[in-house]
Amino acid sequence: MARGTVHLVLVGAPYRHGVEQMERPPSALLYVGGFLRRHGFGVAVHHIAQRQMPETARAIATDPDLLWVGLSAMTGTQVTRSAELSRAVKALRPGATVVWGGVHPSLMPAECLAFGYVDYVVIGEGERTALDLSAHLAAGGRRKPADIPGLAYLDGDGRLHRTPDRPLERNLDDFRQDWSLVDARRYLVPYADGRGVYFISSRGCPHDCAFCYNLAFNHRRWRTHSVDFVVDELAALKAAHGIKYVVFDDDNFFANRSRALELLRRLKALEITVTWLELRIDYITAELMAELSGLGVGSVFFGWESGSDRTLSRISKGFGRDIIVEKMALLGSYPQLLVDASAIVGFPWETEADVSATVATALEMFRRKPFGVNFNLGLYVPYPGTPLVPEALASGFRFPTDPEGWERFDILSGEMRVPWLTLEQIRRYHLLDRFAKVLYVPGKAPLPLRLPAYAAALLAYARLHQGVLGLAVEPWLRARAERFWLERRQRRLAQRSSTDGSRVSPT
Ligand code: B12
Ligand code: SF4
Repeated sequence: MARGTVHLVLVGAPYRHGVEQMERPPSALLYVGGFLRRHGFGVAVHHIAQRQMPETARAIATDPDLLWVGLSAMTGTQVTRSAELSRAVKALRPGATVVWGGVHPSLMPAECLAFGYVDYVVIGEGERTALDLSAHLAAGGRRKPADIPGLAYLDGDGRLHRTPDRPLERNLDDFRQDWSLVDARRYLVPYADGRGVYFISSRGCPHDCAFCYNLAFNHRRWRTHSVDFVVDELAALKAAHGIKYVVFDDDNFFANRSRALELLRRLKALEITVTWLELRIDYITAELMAELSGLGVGSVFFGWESGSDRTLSRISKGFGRDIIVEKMALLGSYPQLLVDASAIVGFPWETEADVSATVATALEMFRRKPFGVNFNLGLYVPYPGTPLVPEALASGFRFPTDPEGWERFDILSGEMRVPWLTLEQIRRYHLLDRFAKVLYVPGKAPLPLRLPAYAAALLAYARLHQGVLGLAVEPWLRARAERFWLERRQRRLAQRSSTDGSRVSPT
């Protein structure tokens, strides 16, 4: 017998070219919801696009069984959307208990509670804390539960109260994404010649890059599902939905190389291929690449972060420029392999010389693997709880204080400002990124499309080399083509899910 219903909500984030990303399963909600359901609570998961917020708020507020409503947010627009939805639910049903969880509230609990319509923040891993809180509320608990670890709330006097941190789970197999909480077909992404799915096999990362949330959130502790568990889960998805591909959304899938390889081998035996993999560039070796290509991995992603050794050292990346160039040369000997390579420019201490070193390194990487590197040169933005925040604050940076401000805190919007960069510098860095993107030519595109793309890439190379970025026709054309492709893909997904009869359709 269910003891009330917990409604869990994730609003899709605008991603590349502002298109809302709805393909990835709401993993956090499937984990937390699955755990609650296993322990006898009713659970409804709402993974919605922004335009579905009013109807979702109504559905939640009018549920006679409502126990509490939980919202998940990473830093950025999801904070604004979660605030709007929380406000709407509270307006319709003032007594509703609103709980926030996820990376952002975990790292900024006081600020989220200060919005005025958040009753609790669940800090860190959510499953056990959500369960304890549900039991407390189901038992009619009006008092704030000071004995539940992993919570933050305001006490009667409006003072912040934070209970002791909940220890991180050692063995993730106690937790499971419950796919029956959603229409799983919605998340079967068309891939090469079959269907793929995004999956989480581990949490956290042993490294401590100074711009990353991991140190504060996962305390350098890397925890895993067992290989058997992951294989069984994916085998079940294959049996139910015929998946042929999987993309791991782990923070650091390759932290333990032998586990990662064993998993990939076992999946291959099941005819489930991992074609795209994220791994640190310094993990790459000739033997590993040989093994990965044998296993069907067709592209790899890594953050090389910078071409400036000074910056690489200040962000504690753990490798220098020489490693980037050396590993890139190695990747160059796999012509079929695609490389997604991400770097960051505009740290508070960076001079034009540092940025030039990054551009020069990108061009060097292009020479090692011509047309085969898909670059992303992002602008540095301080993220909550990260080790670089004090330096950013000392340089005049301030986090937004109201929910609307977080909508503008979106590095992908291209409108983010940091005080140590002039508008002119920001515009130029965005332009560097847009030109760098032209350097990549998707090998699978038809030849008549590829030929002009090669020409544009060579032109972009020359322009980046000379620093002549005026009249950015090539990047503009490139962005138009990408946006067209993305929107078409989203439309197809939406069409397919409405034909399949999903309850909530993606954008
Ligand atoms: C998939 C993904 C995305 C997806 C969307 C994901 C989503 N949830 O909406 C897309 C591709 C859109 C995306 C985009 C971006 N992302 Co992203 N993304 C991820 C990724 C790889 C997986 C998220 C996930 O499902 N994790 C698994 C779940 C189980 O973990 P979890 O969310 O932490 O949930 C647990 C707890 O937090 C808690 N919890 C979470 N929600 C809730 C809710 C309730 C009610 C409760 C009780 C508990 C709870 O319980 C869960 C289980 O224990 C993470 C890295 C990672 N491995 O986590 C980065 C990550 C979340 N992304 C990040 C960033 C920075 C971005 C971008 C800015 C990156 C960029 N430069 O492109 C953009 C921002 C987009 C925008 N416009 O705002 C950062 C977030 C940092 C921060 N301070 O929030 C992360 C952590 C990566 C990193 N290493 O820095 N991302
Ligand atoms: S940036 Fe990557 S390697 Fe560095 S701490 Fe974060 S997840 Fe780990």
